[in-house]
Amino acid sequence: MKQRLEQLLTSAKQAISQAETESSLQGVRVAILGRKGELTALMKGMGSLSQEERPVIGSMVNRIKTEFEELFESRRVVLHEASLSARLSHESIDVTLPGRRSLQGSKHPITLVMEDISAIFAALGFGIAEGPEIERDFYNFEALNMPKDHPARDMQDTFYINEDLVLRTHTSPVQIRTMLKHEPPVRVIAPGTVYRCDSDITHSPMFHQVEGFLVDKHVTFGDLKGILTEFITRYFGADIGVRFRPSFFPFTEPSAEVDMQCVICGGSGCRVCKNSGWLEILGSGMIDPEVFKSVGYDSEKYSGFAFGMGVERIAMLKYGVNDLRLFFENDLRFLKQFN
Ligand code: 2U9
Repeated sequence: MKQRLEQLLTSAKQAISQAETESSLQGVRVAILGRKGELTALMKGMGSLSQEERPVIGSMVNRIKTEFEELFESRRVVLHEASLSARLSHESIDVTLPGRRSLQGSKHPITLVMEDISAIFAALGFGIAEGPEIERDFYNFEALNMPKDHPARDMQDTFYINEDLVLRTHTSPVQIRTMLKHEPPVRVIAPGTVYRCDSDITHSPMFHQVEGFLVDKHVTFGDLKGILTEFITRYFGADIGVRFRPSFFPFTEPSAEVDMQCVICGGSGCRVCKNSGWLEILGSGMIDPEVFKSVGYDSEKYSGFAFGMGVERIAMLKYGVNDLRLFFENDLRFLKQFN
């Protein structure tokens, strides 16, 4: 037994010193001290020893076990430090490398155009109002002279959430909310996102509008023409031609569509203006007395005008963008040009 123990210690010492990794060292430990290990097996066999032999062998087993544990631990520390320093030398940081540049974002062109439009109207004395994108039927349609079953509702393909809630089809409900809160005189613009169930190469189901209105005593169609001409010339250039054409909207009477001279060909005719020399950029009109009735304004005392424009269209004309989809694809090569 003594001899077997001495042999075991010798072979264990060799196996420990030959172990090259922590996991192979652990394997050596299991082979000796594990449940089925060699030393464990020897200890189990001690029952068959004589009473004189048992304490002698017992203390020898304990000595060998302690020695083995010490050898194991010191080899484990050596292997652990070696693997740590190998890993650290591999992961070393080169402090002389240049820092990583952080990417700087910029405003989306539609945001920029909405801000530029808003700044012009702000300079003309208009406040800026916002409202919810999920709207009650009353604010989106009813108060704008579009009762249920009114044919005008067909003009706008609506996303209904339920019978009473819609994704707003225009920012006009913001103006209804403003009128319900404030007595004239008021002049406000409402920039924002709107939704229509319409999607093709020239229509997006989500797009942006800037609408506006002005109500006071003695407001005339001349005021409408003056303010809108001023806006167009400030945004597109002082010498651009502007014209007003009769039109129809349920919330304005009379109504007019506003054209400006084609910014691409200067009015001589091209593909963009379909050879007419003119581009439609705004809708407008004198606010219908029915709208005044729904917000409690006295149409005998007050009059006003309103207008609306699609921001994507304005942006396309301002920057010569020929494909609406570019605004929604978020291709950085496109967006960076507006930095
Ligand atoms: C109130 C009363 C009247 C807003 C108006 C238009 C004419 C118009 C279109 C332009 C392009 C919508 O994005 S577009 O398709 N808008 O033509 N909008 S008058 O009239 C109002 C608004 C609010 C209380």
